[in-house]
Formats: sequence, structure tokens, C-alpha cells
Amino acid sequence: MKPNNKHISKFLSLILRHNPDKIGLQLDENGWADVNELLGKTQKHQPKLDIKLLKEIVETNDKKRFAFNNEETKIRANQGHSVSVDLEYEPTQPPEFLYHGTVAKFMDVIKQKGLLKMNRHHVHLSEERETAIKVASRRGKPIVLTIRSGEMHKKGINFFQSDNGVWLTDIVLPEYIGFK
Ligand code: HQG
Repeated sequence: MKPNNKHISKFLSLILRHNPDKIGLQLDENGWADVNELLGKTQKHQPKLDIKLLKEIVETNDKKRFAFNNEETKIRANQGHSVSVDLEYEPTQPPEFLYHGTVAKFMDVIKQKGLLKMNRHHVHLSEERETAIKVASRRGKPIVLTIRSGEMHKKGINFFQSDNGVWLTDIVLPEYIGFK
């Protein structure tokens, strides 16, 4: 992604996941913002953002963080929210194993309490170890935990997959985590 687009993408993540109030924007109950309203209210912060650039960012975003509705009149973040929204993802059967990337300083609590959603809606898990390594590298030296998602699902625990491929669940208890 172009550097300027990355900057705007970060700003959009902030607005569409965490703090729409910052620009006086309202998200609907499913997390959608009106595109024209977003563009209007963003001008003070990101004067270069217009519909063409917004489309480019949605299409080229490295993690497909945002999506338009079919008519391209609304936009939302695909996952990662801290504000309360219902993304209406259906429970789905996960693969046998999923991965979570974290760092050493959290390990004692994770061993005791499991993976918690912290500030987000869900615990985020990935199909690829490589992705978990990248997620953890944001915080330091990566530790990759293997999650027995197939076993959890058999026990009736719900999993969801966001439109950009991230696996989501409410909590992963220590008994389902492979600690090396
Ligand atoms: C840790 C980014 C203490 C957890 C990424 C993580 C991802 C605990 C941190 C997405 C814990 C939460 C999500 C416990 C979990 N005690 N710490 N019991 N349970 N943790 O950012 O998974 O670029 O909310 O290991 O790429 O790091 O924003 O979650 O280190 O896909 O699109 O608490 O965010 O995507 O951190 O990252 P986060 P995450 P975007």
C-alpha cells in the first residue's frame, strides 16, 4: 500500500472500529457508515480522501480491513471493532487447528485464564502460523499458540469467520491451547 494510503487506512480503522465519535459519525447497528457522510466528516482530518481514493483503499488494503455494501453507499470494517456492533457473521465450522500470536509478557495470564478478547469483540485467530507470527510481531518476539479449534467446536463453542478471513471466537480456555 502507498504510504499515504496506509496513513488513511489507519485513520479509517480508528473511525470505523473504535471511535466514530471523533468525527461525529454514527455507525448503524451492523457497523455500517454512510459513505457520503464519512467523506464529508473526514475532510478536516484527511482532506485528500475522496470516493476514488476510498475505493482504492478498500480494494488494495493489505488485510481487506474494509468493505462496501453492494450499492457502495455504505462502508464498514470487516472485524477488529471495540465499539459494539453486530457484524451478523454466521457460526461456522473451523479447521481442526487455528493459531494465535502473542508475546511472553502475556503468557502467565493466558496459561491461567486462556485467551480473552481484551478490548475487542472477539479473540482473533488465524489459519496460518505465518499470520500469527505477523500479528505477534507488532508487540515483540512472537510466540505462536496452537488452538484445538476442532475440539472446541465439537463441544459446542461458536466460531465465526470475518469477510477478510480472520477466525473469531469469544474465549479460548487454557485446556484448548497447546503450550510448548
Ligand atoms: C493478548 C490486527 C493478557 C493477545 C492484527 C494480544 C490481528 C491476553 C492482546 C488483530 C490475554 C490483544 C487482532 C490474557 C489475550 N491476558 N493478554 N488473558 N488473552 N491476550 O490487538 O490478536 O491490523 O486486541 O495475545 O493483525 O493481537 O488491526 O488482538 O496480544 O488480526 O486489522 O492481548 O488486530 O489487525 O491484542 O490482534 P489485540 P491481536 P488489524
